[in-house]
Amino acid sequence: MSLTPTKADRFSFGLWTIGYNGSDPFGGPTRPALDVVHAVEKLAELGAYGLTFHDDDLFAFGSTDAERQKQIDRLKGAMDDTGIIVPMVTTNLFSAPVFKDGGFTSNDRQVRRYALRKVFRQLDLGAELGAKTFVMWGGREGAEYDSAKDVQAALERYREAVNLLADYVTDKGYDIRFAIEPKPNEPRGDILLPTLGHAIAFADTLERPELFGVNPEVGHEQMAGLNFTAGIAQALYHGKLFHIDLNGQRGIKYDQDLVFGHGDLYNAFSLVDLLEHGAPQGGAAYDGPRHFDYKPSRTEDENGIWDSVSANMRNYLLLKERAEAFRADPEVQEALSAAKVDELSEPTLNPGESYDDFLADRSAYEDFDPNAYFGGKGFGFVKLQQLATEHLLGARG
Ligand code: ASC
Ligand code: MN
Ligand code: MN
Ligand code: MN
Repeated sequence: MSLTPTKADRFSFGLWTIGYNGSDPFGGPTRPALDVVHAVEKLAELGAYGLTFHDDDLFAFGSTDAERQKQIDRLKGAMDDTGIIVPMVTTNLFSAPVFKDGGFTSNDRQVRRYALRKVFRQLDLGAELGAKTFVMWGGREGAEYDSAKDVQAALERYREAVNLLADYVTDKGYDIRFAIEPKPNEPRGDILLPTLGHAIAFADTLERPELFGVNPEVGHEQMAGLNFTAGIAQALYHGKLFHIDLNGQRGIKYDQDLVFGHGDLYNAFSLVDLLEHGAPQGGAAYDGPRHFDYKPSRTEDENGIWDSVSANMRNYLLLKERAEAFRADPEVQEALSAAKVDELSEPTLNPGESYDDFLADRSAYEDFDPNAYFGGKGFGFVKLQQLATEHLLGARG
């Protein structure tokens, strides 16, 4: 297996990721601005296939129509020259001061109307550039204080907004689906739709639920102490994994946005295994871009940006190779089967068995001795995890 990324791997990067200038709440920029044409050329050279962006990443908030168009034309020229595509776009409804209490769910109605218009404009641009996914990260859609936000009203306004967007893309004939990106907190004290479970439940209540899925980010679920791989499995199970943001996070703390693989490495391993191989028993698999949403640390210079771009892709490919070796190892297959991992895919009832039949089956209850059943024998999950560890560390195959 090759560890050199190619366009066939479908790696994409946000312009705001490589363009991150190092600003944080405690200090200003440590790097100069990155030009979009240079960014596209470098991404192509390093083996990525796609660039994604918020409107404000490409043309600064408040740009004139002419300034905006100039940047769009420069991006299109770079795309033509390199073959880089734009698989996803998104709108910045969080940086400008006007969005200090949110966009779709600001308590202020005029702000909500403005936010929607900003999104319509970016939808038109996304369609023009061939984007298939429109991500909605509602970073400011939340509150610090319970009394300051009527959460049910906010959800109703969120719903009103996204139903309208879905009508718009349908009427325009745009081939675009929406992916809601959950995050539990930061920059707000609490953010609406904080986990992928909240977002999936919400998506199913919309007027065109088929147009709405999720864009989970590794670190955002892990900030809530959740297992990202398990969440991705559930999103796949519901047919809602429209897009994914790969990065690294170490534990429940601020949003670290580390390079993919530089956080919880076990979870990154099981994630790549799931994304590449689907569920072992043939569950749904993911078929979209491998999108990195991380921040090159502010300690780095421009070379550090490109090193981190390569590190994201290389870590993904290394984990893919490790996952393939893990799956192909006969001892692993034996351990999986001893652990009955495959038995979970067998329906619990027999084919055609009614509950009357089931109640009549004495072997299920009356003649079953739960105390004697296992005879003290365990499942061997630890042995299986050690085999995974050995593959992850390169100690096997
Ligand atoms: C996004 C997205 C995020 C945020 C963040 C902005 O579109 O996926 O996680 O914006 O990266 O800093
Ligand atoms: Mn993040
Ligand atoms: Mn993200
Ligand atoms: Mn992010």
